[in-house]
Amino acid sequence: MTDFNNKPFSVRLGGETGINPYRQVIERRLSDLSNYFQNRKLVDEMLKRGENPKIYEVYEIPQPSRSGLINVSCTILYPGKIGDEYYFTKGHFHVKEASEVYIGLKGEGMVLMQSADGTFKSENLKPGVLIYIPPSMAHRTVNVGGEKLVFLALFPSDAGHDYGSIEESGFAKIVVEENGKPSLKDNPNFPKNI
Ligand code: S6P
Ligand code: ZN
Repeated sequence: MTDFNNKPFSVRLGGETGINPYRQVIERRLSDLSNYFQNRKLVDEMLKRGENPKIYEVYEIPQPSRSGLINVSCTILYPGKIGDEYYFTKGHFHVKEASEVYIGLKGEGMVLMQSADGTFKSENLKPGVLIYIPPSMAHRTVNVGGEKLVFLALFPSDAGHDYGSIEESGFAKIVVEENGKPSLKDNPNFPKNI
């Protein structure tokens, strides 16, 4: 078995898990994101019917949480929509002043970034593209294509993850399908006083 614990290692990119080998996996289903999508009524109906689709998986190689170490992870975000809103990751701020890099491996996505004062920016993510996420910006990835979106994330192991404010208020923009294409719209539920 590979010793990932701050020792030299190599992994292969690609395949079903994006990185191979990996150390642990996290799975997120609709029930884990029930507060996040715009159409809560539809989410409730789906869950009541027993429909609980997988939204994403994260394959991780975490390091001990201390300065100077880098976590490697690969997210596989499934294609799909809740109503007209594309599947996305929860999104979070890092607790520490820690930047992050995303590298697209497969599929087509958008990375939404937003600072605490509401400054918003989005970048397109696809194979061959690297996105730099500055330390103080929350980040969420949206799958706007018809296949799995697969991307690598590299970030300091002591970054810490704060999900609270995004779970409560969301991002200033949402990504919905309009005339068969992804479109960035103002989030009607985003607080105006931020
Ligand atoms: C970690 C990095 C990614 C996300 C993953 C899932 O800093 O940004 O590995 O954890 O894309 O998103 P979330 O918002 O559920 O953690
Ligand atoms: Zn992050």
